[in-house]
Amino acid sequence: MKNIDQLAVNTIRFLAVDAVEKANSGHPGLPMGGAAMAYTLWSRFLKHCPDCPDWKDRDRFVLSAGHGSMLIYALLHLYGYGLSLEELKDFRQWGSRTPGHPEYKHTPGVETTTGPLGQGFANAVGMAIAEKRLAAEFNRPGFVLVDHYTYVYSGDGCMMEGITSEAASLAGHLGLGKLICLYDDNQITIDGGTEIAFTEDVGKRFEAYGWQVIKVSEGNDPKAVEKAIAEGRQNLVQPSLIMVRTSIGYGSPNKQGSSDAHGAPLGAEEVLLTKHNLGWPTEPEFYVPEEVYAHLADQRKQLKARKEEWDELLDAYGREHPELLKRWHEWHSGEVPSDLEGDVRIWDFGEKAAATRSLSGEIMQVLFDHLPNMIGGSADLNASTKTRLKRSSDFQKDNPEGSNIHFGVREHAMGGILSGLALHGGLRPFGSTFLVFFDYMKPAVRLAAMMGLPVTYVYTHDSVAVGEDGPTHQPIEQLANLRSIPNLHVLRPADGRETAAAWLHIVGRRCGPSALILSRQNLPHLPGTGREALRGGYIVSSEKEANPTLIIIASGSELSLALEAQDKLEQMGHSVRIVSMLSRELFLAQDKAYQEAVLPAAVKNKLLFEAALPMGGEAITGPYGAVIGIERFGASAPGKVALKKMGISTDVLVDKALEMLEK
Ligand SMILES: Cc1ncc(C[n+]2csc(CCOP(=O)(O)OP(=O)(O)O)c2C)c(N)n1
Repeated sequence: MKNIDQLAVNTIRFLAVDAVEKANSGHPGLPMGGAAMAYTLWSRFLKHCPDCPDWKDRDRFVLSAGHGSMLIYALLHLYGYGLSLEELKDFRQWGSRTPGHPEYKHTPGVETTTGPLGQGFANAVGMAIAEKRLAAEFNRPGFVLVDHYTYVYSGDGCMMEGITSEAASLAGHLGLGKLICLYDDNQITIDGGTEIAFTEDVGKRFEAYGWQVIKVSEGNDPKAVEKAIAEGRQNLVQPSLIMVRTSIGYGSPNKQGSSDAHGAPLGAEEVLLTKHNLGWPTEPEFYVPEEVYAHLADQRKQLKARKEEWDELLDAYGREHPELLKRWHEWHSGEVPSDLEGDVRIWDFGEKAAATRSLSGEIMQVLFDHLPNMIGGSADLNASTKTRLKRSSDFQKDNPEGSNIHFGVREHAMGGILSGLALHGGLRPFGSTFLVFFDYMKPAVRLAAMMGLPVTYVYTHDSVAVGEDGPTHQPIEQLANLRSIPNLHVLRPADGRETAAAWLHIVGRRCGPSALILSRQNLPHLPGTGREALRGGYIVSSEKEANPTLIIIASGSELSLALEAQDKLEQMGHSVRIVSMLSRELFLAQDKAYQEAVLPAAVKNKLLFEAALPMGGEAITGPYGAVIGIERFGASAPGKVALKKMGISTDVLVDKALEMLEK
C-alpha cells in the first residue's frame, strides 16, 4: 500500500477510535478491522460526487453493518461531504449529524438507515433491481445514462439474519451482476467467536444462491481487495460476494480479534497502546494529516469531473431523445399527473358488490397508465392480492423491462427491497401479501416509516372474514400494530370509491409509506362514499334530526353494517350519524375545525366498530366512547360465521348503541 493510502486507512481507524472514546459509546472494532477494505473500495472504485451527493448515477454504498457507523462518517468527512470534524467529535450526541447508526436524510452521503442487521443488505438488493430496471428503460446506444454498482458492506450479523438469505436468494435468481457485497468476515460477533453459533460455509451458501464468491484472505492487503472488487465488477451476470478475512479491532494489542473490540470504547490506556502500535501520534485526538486531506481533495476533483461528464451526457441525451428525457424527469419527480384524479375509470365500478382487493387491482391498472414507473409484486400471492400489473411483464434476469417482481415467499426481504427501490429513486414501489403476514416484514416497514419512504404495502384478507383458513390467517392485532408505527398511513377502504380515494392519497404521498388494507370478501358499493374520503374520516350518512345523539365510526367491511344499524336505530327514534374512518392518521392530520365538525366533542356517544383489536380506538372515540372489536384469535369457519361468532354483526352494534343511548 502506498504511504498516503496507509495514512488514510489509519486516519479512518483513529477517527473511529477517538470518536467512540469521546462518546464513551459505540463500536470501534468494525472500522478498525474494515478500514483498509472500505478505503480500497472508495479510493479505487466508488463512483460518487461529494459535491452532489444525490447524483442519480452514483454508485450506492450501503453500510449494512450499521453499528460500524464511524467507518462511514470518517469516509464522508475525509471525502468532503460537509461533515465536519466537530460533528465527528459529537458522535452519538443529541442533535449531531453523527447518530449512533447511520440515518438516511440526516447525514449527507448516507444512502439508507441501517442498524437492524440485514436490512441494509435487502435495501441494496432493491437498489440493484432499480438500477437494472432503469437502465433497461432509459439507456440507448451511445447514451448509457444508468450504469452504477451497488456495494453493500455486511458483517457476520448480517449474514446470520434471515432477511439476508431471502434477499440474497432473490438477487441470485435475478442475476443482479452489479450488486457486490463486501463481507467483513472477522468471525466475531457480540457474544464471542462465530464458532459458538455460526459454522456453516457461507461461501457455499451464496454459491448455491447463484452468486459469484471471491475470497480474500487478508483484508489489510489492498491489492488483494482491489483485485477481488475488480473481479466482482467484471461479472455482470451474477452478484458477487467478496468474503474478506479481517481482524476486528485491528491494531489494538489487547483487543484485536476479540469481541471486546466490538461494541465498547477501547479505554484510554488501550487507545494509547494502539496508537503506538500503529505508529500514530497520540496527540491531538481526531488527528487528520494534511496530506490525507490533500490527497482526497484530488480524488474529489476527479469525481466531480466525472459527474460533470455525466451531466453533459444527459444534455446530449435530451437533444437526441427529448421524449425520453422528459420521461426521465417525470419518473424522478415523484409528481402525480394532474389528469389522474379526473380519470373516470378509477371511480366507476358499476353496482355489483366486489372485494376491495379486486377493485384495488382494477384501479392499479389505471394508475399504471398514468404512473408507468410503478414496480412491485407480491410474496407469492398475486392471485389473491391482485397486484399484478397486467400491461407489463415480469422483471426477470433476462427481462429487466418488466414491472412485476416475483418476490417469492419472502415477505421480510420484500419489505427491505421495496425500501431499496424507493431509496434509489426513479420508481414507485409496492408489495403485497396477506395482512396477517405483515408480521413477517414489520422490521422493514418500521425503517421505511422512519426514513419517510414512499412505499406502498397492499395487505389483503383483512379480518376474520378470511374464514376457513382459521386463526393463523385471520388478522386480529395487525391493524393496531401497523397504526402504532409513526409516519405510516394505514388506509382501510369500505368500497370501490374509497379504494380509489385511498390510492390517490397513496400515490400523492412522498414523505412516508402507506398500508392499504383490503377485504377478501365482496362488499357493496355504499351511498355517500367518494372523494371526501381523502380527508381520512368523513360523514358518510348524516343524522336525520338536527343533532346526532350517537355517532358510529366504522372502517372497511364494517361500514355497510354500520349503515344498516343506523336504519334500525332511526326506526327506533334515534338520531345517528355514520362516519367512515378510512384512515385514522389522515383524519387526525386534518385541522381541528374539520375534526370537530365530523366528530363533535359535544356528542359523547361515539361508538367505533372494527373487526380488529380495539386498542388505540380511544384516540377516535374520545374518553366517553366505546369500541366494538375482537380481542381473541379467530377460528376456522366460513367467513360470515366467523364474523358473527366474534361479535361483528349489526345486532351486536345496535345492542351496544342502545346501551350507550340509554345510559
Ligand atoms: C436485527 C439485529 N439484531 C441484533 C442486533 C444487535 N447487534 C449489533 S451488532 C451485533 C453483532 C454483529 O456482529 P458482526 O456483524 O460480526 O459485527 P462485528 O462484530 O464485526 O462488528 C448485534 C447482535 C442488531 N443490531 N440488529
